[in-house]
Amino acid sequence: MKTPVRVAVTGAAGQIGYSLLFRIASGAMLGDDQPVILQLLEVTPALKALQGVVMELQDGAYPLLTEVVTSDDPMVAFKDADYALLVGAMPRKAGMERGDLLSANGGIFKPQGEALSEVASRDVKVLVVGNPANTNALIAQQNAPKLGAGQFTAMVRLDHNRALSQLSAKTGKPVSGIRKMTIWGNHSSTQYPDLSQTTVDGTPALELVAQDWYEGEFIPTVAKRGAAIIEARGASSAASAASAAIDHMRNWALGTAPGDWVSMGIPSDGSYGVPEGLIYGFPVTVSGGKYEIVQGLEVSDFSRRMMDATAKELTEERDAVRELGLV
Ligand code: NAX
Repeated sequence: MKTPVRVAVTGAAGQIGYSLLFRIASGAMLGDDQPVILQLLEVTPALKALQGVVMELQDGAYPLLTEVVTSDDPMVAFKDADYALLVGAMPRKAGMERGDLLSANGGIFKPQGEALSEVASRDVKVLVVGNPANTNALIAQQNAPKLGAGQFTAMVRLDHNRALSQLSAKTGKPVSGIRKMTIWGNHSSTQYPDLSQTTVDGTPALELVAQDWYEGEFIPTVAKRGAAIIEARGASSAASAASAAIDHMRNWALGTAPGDWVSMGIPSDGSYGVPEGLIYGFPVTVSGGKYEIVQGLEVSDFSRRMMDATAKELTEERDAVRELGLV
């Protein structure tokens, strides 16, 4: 049996946490031969509810779940963490300005970045799920001077999975035959779900669907799916978000399939003209726990406009958190 790894999860008593923890414990994230220690962070008032979740984890009798630690102190929850999934965040409330939202999240992600920098494993892989995910990841990263910038990533995988399923439904072909989907940019309505490289059973997707469906239906449907879920369910996406977080971490830890790639929000190195340092959704392949941006893809005028628009939004968010002294 392998040595257990430490997986920290914040916002563990929330609705995403309720789907996520059980799948990590079952081996869905790191493989069914990898024991895990869960280190769960919550705010103090939620620790009682978290205790209930821990009781349910115990009742699952998961063979791979070695230990569960709970705390309201990031220095405890992140101690020696090999993986950290930062889910807990401050949601936008009615009437809240963007500055207020970024400031409230800065109060969460700045100290969490500092704590990760001090006590996590030097190889920790960090995924930020809590919104605004890309900029929260930037805040944590910029406050973690003892860790590498590339150890901080943001989740655009739910958008990626939504795009796969929309294309599958339109073409009548299973998701398993779809390759090379990309979500560029921000996990927000400016994201660019890009079909220009995508294939369905080997055929270019754009030969199978009309351009007006692609631009007029597919892109807005994927970009606004979160709002449609809230409208239908009366609550934001939870199980699908947890599933995407599992997919993101699994691929980062165990690699991507040959001939395919996935989308991850990662620090831009300037590839494709994306301003350096932004946490931006890119197509990546992963091998040996290291991700690499897929290079050399052709960028059409349409793609350029879409990629620039989402970069502009992320630049504005970065400028706003700079002004607040958070990065
Ligand atoms: P919930 O409100 O159900 O749970 C959030 C939990 O975080 C709460 O239990 C809260 O007590 C805890 N929390 C707040 N501040 C904390 C802190 N400083 N330290 C530790 N825990 C803290 O939200 P949930 O539905 O689970 O969503 C969590 C986050 O994911 C939200 O920010 C949401 O917007 C975001 N999402 C991101 C998605 C993505 O694709 N990147 C999609 C799904 C989701 O909307």
